[in-house]
Amino acid sequence: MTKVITYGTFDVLHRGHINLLKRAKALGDELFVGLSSDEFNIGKNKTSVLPYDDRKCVLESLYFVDFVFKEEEWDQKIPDVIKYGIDIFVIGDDWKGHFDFLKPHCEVIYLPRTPGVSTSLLKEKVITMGGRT
Ligand code: C2G
Repeated sequence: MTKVITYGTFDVLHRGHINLLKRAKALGDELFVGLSSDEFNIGKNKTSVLPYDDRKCVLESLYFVDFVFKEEEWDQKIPDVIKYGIDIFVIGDDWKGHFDFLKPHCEVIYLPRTPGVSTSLLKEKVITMGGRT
């Protein structure tokens, strides 16, 4: 049973997130997602549109996501990999190199990001659309 893990905010879910999660799941049998808490997002200079519980509810509805848990600090990745018996860590290549410290504990794979889509672009679009529904 190959276990894969990834982490992120996954706010206002879009195809970039879906592509990443699907490709991560395809690398193994079970996908664990460390979902950034609202407090952790502040540390990432991010304010999510949706609060943690809403983002968790959306992720848990995806058939290719098996387990969602809270990401609360940068240092929890090694303990998480050990606790869950993770074989592969996956994340977008915007993080390339940042998580190589995990290599003694599991395989580390950086996947190409999906171009042209991001939560910040979606937020800007909503703002420019103004009140128009
Ligand atoms: N992603 C992607 N393509 C996009 C947008 C995002 O592949 N167009 C990927 C990111 O590379 C990341 C995942 O989707 O692997 C989640 O993206 P975010 O929610 O923006 O997460 P991030 O802020 O990168 O948090 O400890 C790690 C951090 O929690 C990662």
